[in-house]
Amino acid sequence: MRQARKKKTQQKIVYEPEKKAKPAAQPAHFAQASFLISAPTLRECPDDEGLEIAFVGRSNAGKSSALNCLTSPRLARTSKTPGRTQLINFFTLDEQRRLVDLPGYGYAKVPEAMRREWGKHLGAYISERKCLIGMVMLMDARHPLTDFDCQLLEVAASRDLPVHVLLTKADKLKRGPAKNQLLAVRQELKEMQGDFSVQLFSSLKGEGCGEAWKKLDTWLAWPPVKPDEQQTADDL
Ligand SMILES: Nc1nc2c(ncn2[C@@H]2O[C@H](COP(=O)(O)OP(=O)(O)O)[C@@H](O)[C@H]2O)c(=O)[nH]1
Ligand SMILES: [Mg+2]
Repeated sequence: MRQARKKKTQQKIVYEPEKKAKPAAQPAHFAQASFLISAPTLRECPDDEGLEIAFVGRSNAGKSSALNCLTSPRLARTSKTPGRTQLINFFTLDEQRRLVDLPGYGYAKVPEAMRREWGKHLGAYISERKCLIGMVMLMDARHPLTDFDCQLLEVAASRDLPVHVLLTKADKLKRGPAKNQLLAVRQELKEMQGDFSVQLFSSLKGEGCGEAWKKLDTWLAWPPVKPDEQQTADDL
């Protein structure tokens, strides 16, 4: 007798996509950014009044990309050739508040004399600018805390300037290693003297903007982004 083949009842597997936090909406005041001026030295900077937040980082760390991700319209030029931007670029958010793109450092192909010159302007800006209320320091998540990063952190600490570190290009690391790197850098910053914080960031994926806006808003004394709009490092 032919045995009737039992039809296997196939269990339907339903994949539930992981619930992701809604990307934070760009606060209106970051959507009104506009280019103000480029200054080759501290003397040519706008008047030292109002509030300024400076973006610093090793050349190619992703500073221009992060600025473009956080503000609109797109302001900063990104480059595949590092070491191009030698000027201090000022962008206004409103009459009183500015974001400042400082020259990238650490690019090996830049002649030594020129590097020293940049270092001088950078150091002068960070240590002398009175309206500077905070610094965003960008580090490639795979190569954080270079010697020069640490020197600048010391300069910031010496004048009680808070620094928020963005570990950029986090999309290039898997979730686990990215989180470990975040914890390791957080620990190292804790061991230094200063008001330092750190988060993961990816301009490519637009991740980490909510957390960064919240920090900038606190410094700029604007109402912070609502917590439910905030994307955290856990979303990466
Ligand atoms: N995968 C990835 N690449 C990035 C990210 N941010 C910047 N880059 C790339 O890194 C290079 C340098 O970026 P840029 O913003 O010009 O760096 P800057 O020299 O620090 O201003 C460019 O080729 C960018 O496309 C990111 O979040 N993820
Ligand atoms: Mg740049």
